[in-house]
Amino acid sequence: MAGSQTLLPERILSGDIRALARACSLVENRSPGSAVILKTVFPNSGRAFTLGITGAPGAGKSTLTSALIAQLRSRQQRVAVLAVDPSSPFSGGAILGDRIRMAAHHEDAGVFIRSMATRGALGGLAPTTHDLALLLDAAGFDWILIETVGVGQDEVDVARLAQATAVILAPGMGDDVQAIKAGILEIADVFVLNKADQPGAARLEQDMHEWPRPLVKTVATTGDGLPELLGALETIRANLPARRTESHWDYRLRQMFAERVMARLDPQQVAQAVRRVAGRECDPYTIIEEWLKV
Ligand SMILES: Nc1nc2c(ncn2[C@@H]2O[C@H](COP(=O)(O)OP(=O)(O)OP(=O)(O)O)[C@@H](O)[C@H]2O)c(=O)[nH]1
Ligand SMILES: [Mg+2]
Repeated sequence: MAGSQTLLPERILSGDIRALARACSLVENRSPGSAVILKTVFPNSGRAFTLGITGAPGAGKSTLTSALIAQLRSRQQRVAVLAVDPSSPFSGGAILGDRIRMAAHHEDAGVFIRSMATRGALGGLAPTTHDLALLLDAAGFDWILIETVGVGQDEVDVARLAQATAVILAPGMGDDVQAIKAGILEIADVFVLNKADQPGAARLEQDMHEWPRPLVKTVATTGDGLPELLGALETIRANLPARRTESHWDYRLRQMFAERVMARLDPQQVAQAVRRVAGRECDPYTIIEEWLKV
């Protein structure tokens, strides 16, 4: 098995989808060998455009992702999708629905779809999502779409991971713009007012006027507005500031470092320290100094 794994990077870079799927599993499970794969493919990454797609449950993210795939494929772009499961690993419903909806693209070698069930320990996206996106980038996909539901910490995380973030809004999900979760508007590079065929769309559009970001109206179920959305995304892609990449790596290097340091902690040692600090036997500052010495 070790032998076949050493060949994985080469096979991924040559466009072998089965090798890519296998590498995704290794990376997702943090299996031995995944670090070597990531190191080897890294020089080939940095070319894809990574787009976060977030918004309230039911806003139409998956339908829109599927419609966007169709648009991109008609322009011969290769597309990878990372769908981050909004619910618990075992609920399955949402992912199953997405699989059925995405089935139209499954026969197409220019489309790669991966559903992730893992969650970060502190809520939000699992750190492995970053590594998976890097793998897909290195594998030569032109676009990487990361769909995640705008709950908890997810949308903030996806904005850090992606080069641009599309926030999907839909009418009928609350009375007005005040009902939209605080924080989700700030991370948008573009707003997609989906379900533009539904009552309340005009009012929502009016409410959004004050936000200094482009807004595109879509009907994901019919594909209406998708060429306009792609146009807006192309404009964002063409004008990406170089510092966006740097701030991404600034965040990511710190996150990777923290993750590695945390992994060294022995849970029993932590439990003991917790008891000592809670019982006022030892101060937490000394504990941290001791931990940093090992
Ligand atoms: N009328 C109308 N219905 C839409 C539109 N886009 C999506 N829908 C419907 O809205 C429902 C939810 O769409 P999804 O694509 O599953 O929404 P989602 O944001 O991915 O949902 P979660 O992943 O569960 O958060 C489905 O029944 C879609 O068919 C649209 O533009 N107009
Ligand atoms: Mg969905």
